[in-house]
Amino acid sequence: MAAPILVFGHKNPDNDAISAAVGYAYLKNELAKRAGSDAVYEACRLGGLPPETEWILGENGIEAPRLIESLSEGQQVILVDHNETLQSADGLDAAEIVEIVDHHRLGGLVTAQPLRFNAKPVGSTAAIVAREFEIEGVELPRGIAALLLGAMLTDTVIMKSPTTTDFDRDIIARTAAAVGVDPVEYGMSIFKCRSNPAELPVDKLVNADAKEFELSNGNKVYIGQYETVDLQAVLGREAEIREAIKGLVADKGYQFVLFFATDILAEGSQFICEGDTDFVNRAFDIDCTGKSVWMPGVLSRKKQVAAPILAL
Ligand SMILES: [Mn+2]
Repeated sequence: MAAPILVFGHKNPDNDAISAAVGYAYLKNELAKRAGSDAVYEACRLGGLPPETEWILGENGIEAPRLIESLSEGQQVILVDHNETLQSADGLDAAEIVEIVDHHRLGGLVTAQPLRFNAKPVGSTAAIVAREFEIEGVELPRGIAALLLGAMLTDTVIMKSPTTTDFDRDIIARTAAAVGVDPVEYGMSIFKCRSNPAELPVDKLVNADAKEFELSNGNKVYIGQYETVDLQAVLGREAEIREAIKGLVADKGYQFVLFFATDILAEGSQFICEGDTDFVNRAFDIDCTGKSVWMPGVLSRKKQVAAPILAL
């Protein structure tokens, strides 16, 4: 049997990174069977399972994807939900990227071989994957449908994020109907099953959904987001969070670390920043030096937080 082609999302995986990998590996295996090919696709992950992903996988009897840390030379891979080396598996440079399925900006990746690149400026990678099932005419099993629906709802903050498009709303409606749930109720139940932010170890809170980016000056920054239905429980730990992100600035040499807690009910985010806070102050015309700042309407890292920072 051929060596499996590995399908995985970004480091510090969120629900979309894992669900899109599981869904896309399933689709590719079905398409290979249909074509009489002996290609095998295996979903993997580059980090721990988010609590909501663990819950949805368990509810639907789907095995968690295998944890991998690095790639061997020549390994064939499909990247989902990312396209930046900094956010991908170690050893990617010597691997062969056969496909990318993503909804992020382009981050400078160079490949040796031609590849299929399925990118859309939509709310989640899971939505692109669910649409591929329709395009290919492959039946979506209920469990995979529930998994993809969950990721469409977490990535779009239950369709409130400005990244949400008509493409997302349409596919969410069709997928929710197939699963037999109301999308908004299902989304709320997923956000509520996340661990209590008052009890989470501070490094988990800060790193749960964090990404490295490189500024045009070559310096690296780290931007972490924590979406919650209990903002006060997060803000009660501001001093601890500040110490943790100060530590990251010192240990990893980041120009700054920006952590923001997103209140999905109030629809805004509280910024907590350490390091070169002036840079962040300029990007958003705020003063977050030594104090946290409420940013009404800010729900999306890629569109409302990373984009203005990377544009400076
Ligand atoms: Mn995503």
